[in-house]
Amino acid sequence: MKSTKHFDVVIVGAGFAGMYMLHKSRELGLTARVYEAGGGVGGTWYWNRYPGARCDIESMQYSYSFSEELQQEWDWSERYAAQPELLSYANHVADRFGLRSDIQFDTRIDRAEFDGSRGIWRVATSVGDAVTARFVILATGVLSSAQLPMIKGIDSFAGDIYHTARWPHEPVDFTGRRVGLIGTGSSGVQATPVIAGQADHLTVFQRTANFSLPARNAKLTDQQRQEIRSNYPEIRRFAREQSRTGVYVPLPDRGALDDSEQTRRAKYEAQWERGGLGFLSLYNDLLRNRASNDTAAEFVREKIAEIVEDERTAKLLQPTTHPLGAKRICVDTDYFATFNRPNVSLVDIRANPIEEIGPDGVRTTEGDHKIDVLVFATGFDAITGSVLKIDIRGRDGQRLQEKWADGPRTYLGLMSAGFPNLFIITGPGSPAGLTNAIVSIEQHVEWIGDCLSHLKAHDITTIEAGREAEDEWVALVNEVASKTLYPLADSWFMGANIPGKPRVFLPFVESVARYRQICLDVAEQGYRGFVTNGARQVRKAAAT
Ligand code: N01
Repeated sequence: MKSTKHFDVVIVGAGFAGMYMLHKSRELGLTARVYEAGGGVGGTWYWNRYPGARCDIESMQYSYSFSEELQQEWDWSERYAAQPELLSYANHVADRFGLRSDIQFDTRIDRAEFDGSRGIWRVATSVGDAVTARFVILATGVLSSAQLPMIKGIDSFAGDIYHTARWPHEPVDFTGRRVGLIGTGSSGVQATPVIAGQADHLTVFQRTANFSLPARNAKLTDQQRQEIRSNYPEIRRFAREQSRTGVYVPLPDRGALDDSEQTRRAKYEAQWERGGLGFLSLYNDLLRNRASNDTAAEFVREKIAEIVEDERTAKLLQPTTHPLGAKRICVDTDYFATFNRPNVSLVDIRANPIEEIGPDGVRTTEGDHKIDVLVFATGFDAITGSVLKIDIRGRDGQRLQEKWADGPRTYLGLMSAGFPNLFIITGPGSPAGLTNAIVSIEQHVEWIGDCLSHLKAHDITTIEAGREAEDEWVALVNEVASKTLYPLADSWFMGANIPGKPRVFLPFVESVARYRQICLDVAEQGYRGFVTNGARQVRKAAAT
């Protein structure tokens, strides 16, 4: 009979979360196997190879802090690294820590079922492996389940179709082609200027105008790198213990309306010139007070009007449907200026929706657009999409898809009641999605690592979220979100971008610092709210 392999830990995904979780598991002396659907490490940066893809958090902060040697030896070349450099970094980490020997690529996890009698998970892969594990850790990523809308006639399109999150490994040449790009979130906003620079013509189909801020990307000098490196202890401490979003930026001490209009404007101008997401950190109420938010939103709308020459196009590009930041703000290089190019046009598909796609283009209610290549920058089934693609069955065969049918339910975003020994890194109900992803990943991996050590030290076999603690946590996540402006936007934070997805605010809108403290307190208080089972109890259950 073929024997089933057993691991202490099965990790799903070899992005930044899965790689660090593997490293941590080994440090703890656990046997671990990572399964990764892609052909290499890097997660987001493995899949999102579209032209213009780059980080929107400064690379020297969007990088692992767990190894002093790693952060001292790696040279980031730009303020915001581009996708190839981020992928090289991921590969460097995999090589440096010898991770590949425990990663199985080109393999999805299709199913994971908890066997209550033995206190283990039975895991089935897309290539026919069946393994067992004490712990399953989902490192499946916040933005990894790409969303291709089923527009009528899409299959009849004669040209090539690309999705930004499933970009081919070979370069795509748009020279001489008429390109249609659907979607104006971060991916579309980054891809637009680069495709426009190559294509014969680019037509951008916009359903919702988005706020975007200039990146002001630049090469990093040796001196800049050195300054940051020597300040790393404080930068990393601040990001973990004090920051709102896991980024080292000064904490605002006042609301936007506490400053005079002149002072406020000067601050907005200076930040616009500095570039980047720091805009939202200028005041402490931009995401809580609509009147404050309006001052910032209006400033950005004015900037768009200044940049875009054609008045009608400028008007269409000015976001009016949601507060600034309620959808994730984009960070761009020349996005708005691209619409001044003679080979770029903007089509308003909110006013004139796409009716169908035909062999040679896109038909909107207003007319036909001849297109040779279609690029979908239509985003992701975020936060829960990749978790729920796996058929996960917990205690008594309960399916996670059923449990989460009306929205995800977790305690701390880390575990869900009825699914023992199943951890989620950057899961729903944690701040992930709103934060510097690597800071959130490291916090979760370290918390899970400490938890696994605790279980071992106390001879505990299973841990799971308690129902009451989970109910309270879900209520808190909703309550905190309802006090902000986030629910005013139809965003992926709300599940609003996926037809039929429950409208629930998915992340925990608390600061990285406060959330981390809550998680630490829970652990310190003997994993308050979690239910644990000793080895003896499990054996007894199995005997009955
Ligand atoms: O996806 P999105 P994304 N017909 O969901 C439109 C991170 N990220 O891939 O707004 C027509 O933001 C949709 O329109 P609407 C970052 O966290 C970071 O761009 O729903 N249009 C929207 O315009 C980001 O927030 C970077 O009305 C349709 C767009 O497609 C997250 O990933 C770079 C449609 C989707 O925007 C997701 O960004 C890239 C339809 N049927 C991504 N369906 C960095 O800079 C959707 N749309 C690091």
